[in-house]
Amino acid sequence: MRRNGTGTLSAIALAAVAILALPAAGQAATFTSTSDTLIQVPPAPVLTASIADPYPSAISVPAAGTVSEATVTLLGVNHASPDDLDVALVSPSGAAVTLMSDACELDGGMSRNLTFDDDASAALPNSGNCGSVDPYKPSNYIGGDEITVPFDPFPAPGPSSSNVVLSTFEGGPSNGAWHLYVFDDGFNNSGSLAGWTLNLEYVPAPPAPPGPPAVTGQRAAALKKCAKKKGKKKKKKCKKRAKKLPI
Ligand SMILES: [Ca+2]
Ligand SMILES: [Ca+2]
Ligand SMILES: [Ca+2]
Ligand SMILES: [Ca+2]
Repeated sequence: MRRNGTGTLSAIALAAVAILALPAAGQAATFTSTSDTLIQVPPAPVLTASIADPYPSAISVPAAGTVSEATVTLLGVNHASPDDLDVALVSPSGAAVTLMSDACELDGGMSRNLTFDDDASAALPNSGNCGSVDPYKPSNYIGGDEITVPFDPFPAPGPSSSNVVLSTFEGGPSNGAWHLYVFDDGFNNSGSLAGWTLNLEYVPAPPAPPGPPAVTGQRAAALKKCAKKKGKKKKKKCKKRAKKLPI
């Protein structure tokens, strides 16, 4: 099952799913899923980005509801030049958040997990090493490939715009495919991610209201027979019994 470096949506099948709480209606629940598919990041040629394989990596969330909090952990981030990495998460509704971009410039050869949480005390550094104060706020810096805005043009089908706070996902749907896009826009150097974990707090969707009872025809058939009865008393008694039958 591990180390399937090919395809895109094939990663869905590799997601290990754990719904951690079964809440009463209206209360928040937690959904956690890990894709352990290796994401390989090849070195970029001069002035050209190289997309990861797979691109995107996907986690399929079956838990239907409204997201109230999202955190993400990138597993085994390993890169000779982490400043080259641009990583974005896209929700089932298409909302996009850049998790890290042009960060940790001097942490070449790093190999570690990185957790992103809006409630973290600090972002990853622009230059220097990543540091050890995990988790981090989503972190997007202006790199050599950008001129005025810290948003990197993710190669298609990556997001065409992006925010840098995970609260972007709040109020959106939890269920469906969540996609992680990774690419490298710095010449040379390569790396990989061992996988990623998506942690969602969500308010479950209310159960569908019950539909009308199924029509069996039993009551109508019995009333028809009652109409043929002779005598007012017999008819009345028959109808009384018939009205107790299913519609
Ligand atoms: Ca940087
Ligand atoms: Ca970049
Ligand atoms: Ca950037
Ligand atoms: Ca590179």
